[in-house]
Amino acid sequence: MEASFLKEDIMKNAPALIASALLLALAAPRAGGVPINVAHLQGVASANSHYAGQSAALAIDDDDATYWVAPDHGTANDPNWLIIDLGGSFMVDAIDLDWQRPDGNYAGYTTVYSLFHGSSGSDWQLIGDGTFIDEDPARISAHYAFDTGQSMRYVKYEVNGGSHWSGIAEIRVWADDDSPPGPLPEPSTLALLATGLLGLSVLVHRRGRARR
Ligand SMILES: [Ca+2]
Repeated sequence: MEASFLKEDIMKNAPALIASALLLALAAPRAGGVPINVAHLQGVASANSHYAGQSAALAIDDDDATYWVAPDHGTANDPNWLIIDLGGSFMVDAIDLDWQRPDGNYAGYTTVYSLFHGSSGSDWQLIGDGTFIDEDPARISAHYAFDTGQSMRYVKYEVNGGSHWSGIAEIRVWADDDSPPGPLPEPSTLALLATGLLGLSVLVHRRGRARR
């Protein structure tokens, strides 16, 4: 008896419930334009070499206190490299490199680097290059921005010179959170959801009228 009453009540209010769900789905905040770190959230990092316990993954763990470190400084002819595969193409707004946190132990230690992006893993395009210098606050990080966005799947950080070993604390790759294959549904998915809910709403409404 009670279950039957509940069923009738649900059927009676189904159109309103579905309409509310539809409005909620359409009004859900699309955090488009909000940058997310796709290197950390989606990426897989690999490198040509590393010290034990200082693997490539530590360059994308969103922790400035952990490092990828390779055991030599690299040269132009034999660079050390770290490649991040984002798992798909993203429209990237900016990349931040955080090289070292000054600790007073290696003041003046340098690293010469180049930063690339690519879509296939072999079509590298230079983003920029420079030299990091330990204990120099202006030379321990770098910011590269793409005014209109830059499509990429791969990022390569290459060390081709310096005074000591190669490494980096963190590489952050910033993309809009609706940049494919981001975690939120695409507009086409939302449109399909809205179409489906509308169709269901009409069907339930018709069934409700037929029962009267
Ligand atoms: Ca780290």
